[in-house]
Amino acid sequence: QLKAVLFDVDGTLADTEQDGHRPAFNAAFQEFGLSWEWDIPLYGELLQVTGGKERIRYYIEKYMPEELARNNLDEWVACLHKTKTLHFKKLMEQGEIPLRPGVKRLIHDLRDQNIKLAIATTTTPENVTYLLQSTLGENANNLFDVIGAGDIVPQKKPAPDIYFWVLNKLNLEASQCIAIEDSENGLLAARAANLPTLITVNNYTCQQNFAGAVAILSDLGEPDKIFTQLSNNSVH
Ligand code: XBP
Ligand code: MG
Repeated sequence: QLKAVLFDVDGTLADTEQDGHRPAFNAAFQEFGLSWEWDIPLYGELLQVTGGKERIRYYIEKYMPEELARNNLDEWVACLHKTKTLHFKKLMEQGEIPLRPGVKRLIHDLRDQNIKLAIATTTTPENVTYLLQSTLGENANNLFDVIGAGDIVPQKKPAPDIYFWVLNKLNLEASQCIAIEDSENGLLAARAANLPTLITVNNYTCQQNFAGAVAILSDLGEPDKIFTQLSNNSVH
């Protein structure tokens, strides 16, 4: 029987990338007096690199190599990224990013069936809270039995570390659970942790390779479809 569903956050629970994280990065660049601007296509390329600090680092190496000479580059990137998180918080507080279709209902349906809920994401832990509170209310974090996010593991997705961390906290086997992801990097991470994985695509990820997924859906708006997949693909 299915015991837990492990949700990715960005792109899965909400379309946070294009109109949430991307403008937050740009606002931080501006605050730091940088003329960098991550437009929608460029951001699509940068999304191959998971983790905001890692993404900034990759951008510098590829497009702004002269910045590599900066003193204390790692600390500077960390500082820039903290500023980005503050801008992301502001955007979430303005409540401009809704949950994707079906997400709220699915969360409540799963809880009604006593299936545990968890989060496994590369984003910063505060960002998970900002998103959940702005969309599901003040106590939304309590809907989830385990929240795994950000730098608590050494390697971000596509490495499976965050999924192993969450499974360990849940005290469950991968075969008793299912992961829901939106991206190839997320699928690779979940599959490397042996999790059956359901994909819900978005504009940034619909062309990616999802070989090995149990199903690829356009969204989570049809609960019957999802529950069929969830019950077919877990150990009975
Ligand atoms: C998405 C990510 C994150 C966000 C930005 O994570 O890769 O890096 O783009 O958030 P997931 P941070 O799909 O696993 O939820 O700047 O806080 O890293
Ligand atoms: Mg994602």
